[in-house]
Amino acid sequence: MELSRRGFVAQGAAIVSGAICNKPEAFSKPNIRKTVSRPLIISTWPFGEVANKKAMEVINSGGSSLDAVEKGINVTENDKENTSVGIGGLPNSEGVVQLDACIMHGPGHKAGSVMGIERIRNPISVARKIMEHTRHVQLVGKGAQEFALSQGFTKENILTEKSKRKWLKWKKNNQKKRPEGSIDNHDTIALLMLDEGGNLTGGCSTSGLAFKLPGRVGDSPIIGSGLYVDNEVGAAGATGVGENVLRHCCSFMIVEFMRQGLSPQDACIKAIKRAAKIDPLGMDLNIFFIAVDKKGRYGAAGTGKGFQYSVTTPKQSGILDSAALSDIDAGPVGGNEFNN
Ligand code: SD4
Repeated sequence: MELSRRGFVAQGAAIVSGAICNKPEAFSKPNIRKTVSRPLIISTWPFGEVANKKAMEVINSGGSSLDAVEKGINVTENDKENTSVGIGGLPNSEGVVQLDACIMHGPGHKAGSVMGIERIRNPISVARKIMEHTRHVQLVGKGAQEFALSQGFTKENILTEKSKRKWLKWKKNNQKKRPEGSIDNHDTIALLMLDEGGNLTGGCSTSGLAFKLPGRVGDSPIIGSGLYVDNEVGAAGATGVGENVLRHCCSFMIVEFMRQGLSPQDACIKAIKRAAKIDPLGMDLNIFFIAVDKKGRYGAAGTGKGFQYSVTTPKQSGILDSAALSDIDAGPVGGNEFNN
């Protein structure tokens, strides 16, 4: 999904699937979130719904919550049509696809992260291997690739013809400019899960900003920025312009606000407001978040309209509009909730 800088506006709020519908009357009650049946899975963007469903399927067939988060995110990574995650992701300014991902598991406060890995289509799985089979949290670039190969991953060409064409076009039109990454391509998947036992797990995977400088790493694989899980409190994940999420440690901040008692949605809103207040970019930060707490409440918010997220429980699955800072400044907070 490609959206313009000013903010994800054009993607209609009308896209609704499954059993969840947008309910304007819920907008006047931003602090009231119902708890839902578990497992509860939420993820960024409408395309996250198939990942959620895969995660639910994995749980239903006896898999662990880590299996569910990993296999769910693998669905997005394996989708060649998605140009910002996994295979088919848009490359850097040199035409090389460099992928970032991280995973966190509440019990044991475990984390694994991989940055700038090339020719491996499933970085979330590599991140999990780092978490489970090394003493480290992060591996980067060549070392990460070598580790992945040692764990049985295979190298392949992950630059699809479609992405290559987009890169060539970008290159032709931007010959004189210093490459800094296009913010028109940001559809990272962050997926959070509250399992039946009440434990939280999350993952995040991306090819990062399109046409970024080689070696650029965004927020997505950085624990506390693109993702944070605290098993006592809740979890948060991000999408949008990574540099702006990174500078404010947003996912960590959101979890801390939930610790102070805010609902997930209010915690997202407060984090955005705090970042926007001190940042010269203000409302142009272009950052979007999802969050879930230990009680099963969930929510999302972003600097602009148009950000949607997917929610799946054993009873329902669908796509919801997030609260938008532009609405918040104008009046009551937007939001949606399940009815079960
Ligand atoms: C990044 N945050 O690398 C990622 C991009 C993104 O949805 O979110 N895309 O900056």
